[in-house]
Amino acid sequence: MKIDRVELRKILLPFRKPFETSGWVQNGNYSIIVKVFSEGQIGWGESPVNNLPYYTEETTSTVWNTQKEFLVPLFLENRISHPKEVEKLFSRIRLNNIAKSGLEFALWDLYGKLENKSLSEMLGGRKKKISVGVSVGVIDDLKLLQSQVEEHISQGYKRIKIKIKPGWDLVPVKKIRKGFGKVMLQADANCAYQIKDIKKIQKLDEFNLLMIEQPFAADNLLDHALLQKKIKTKVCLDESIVSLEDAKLVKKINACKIINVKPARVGGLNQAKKIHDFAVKNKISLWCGGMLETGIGRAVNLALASLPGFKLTSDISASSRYFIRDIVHHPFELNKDSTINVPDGRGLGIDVDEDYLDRVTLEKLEIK
Ligand code: OSB
Ligand code: MG
Repeated sequence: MKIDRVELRKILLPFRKPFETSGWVQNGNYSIIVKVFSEGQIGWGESPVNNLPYYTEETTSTVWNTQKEFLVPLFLENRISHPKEVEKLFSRIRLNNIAKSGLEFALWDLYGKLENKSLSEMLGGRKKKISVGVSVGVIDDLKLLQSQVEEHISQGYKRIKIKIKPGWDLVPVKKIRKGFGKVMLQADANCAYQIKDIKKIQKLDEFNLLMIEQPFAADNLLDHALLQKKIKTKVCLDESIVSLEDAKLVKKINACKIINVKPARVGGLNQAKKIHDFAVKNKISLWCGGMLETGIGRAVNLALASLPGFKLTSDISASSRYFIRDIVHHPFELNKDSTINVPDGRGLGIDVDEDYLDRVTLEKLEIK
């Protein structure tokens, strides 16, 4: 494939309601949307990034600059015959995983269209629909939290994840356990705890959580290993895993039993697939997380989650969970059995609503 030109867009796609975690509040999707042009065909990708560097170190501006100055020129100067080659092409540039991923996704979309194959098919996916749950932000009013969870359950979600932080953990978990006894429940701390909080975390054991996600800092693998020895609840890592090498290390030191894979966080689908294959061999459980993606990123996540190793319920909710209107036609909807269908069209299998995309675009740049 000879890439003729690349178009980058900064967007702001507003949320219905702000989304709050232990460390930040987000009121919309601030992704970079990528469009690549080649041989009369186009490919779409999304670098799902926030405007603030609180989840990862990347921001909308760093992604924009890294793509513009370093990654897009590599795309334009080199002939790429398969999207698997993108990882190697970008490998001299350290980290900047979210920036790399949006371009890689766009190339998978383009390649799938040229080859007449869906992304799921190209990756070796088997499932046609994915079990999904919903991530509920910190809502530090018990009644509001309860009504929000109730609403999601009535929409058909069978698994709830709540965000927790020191001072907002046992109380909300207990409340939801009492109110919705049978629901599959898990908690995500987004790095908010420290090893001194271990007694508090142990108390969560009695609530039969599916897992506790990322209690400690991203680089604090040793304390996660210590914690996993001292609690029954399974530890899941999110922020800590940005590459296959990280997955190997956490396996070696038993820092977790579960990995939340997000293709953008690990730099693209190729790396995500390697983590998948390693986890299957080494009996680490997997699920696909989310980063509040538009329909473009959601399509990527669904295709990845269709691989056989993704056995736990994923954080891929319907577009309407976050957005009043998505930037794709036929936004993703929830089936009655708490699943979402894997797109089966060519490439990502989505149809971008370019008129609406134009309306939510803050800045656009074409690079030839
Ligand atoms: O920690 O999983 C996380 C959203 C943005 C960044 C990090 C996280 C999240 C979520 C929501 O929990 C996932 C989603 O629904 O896309
Ligand atoms: Mg998380």
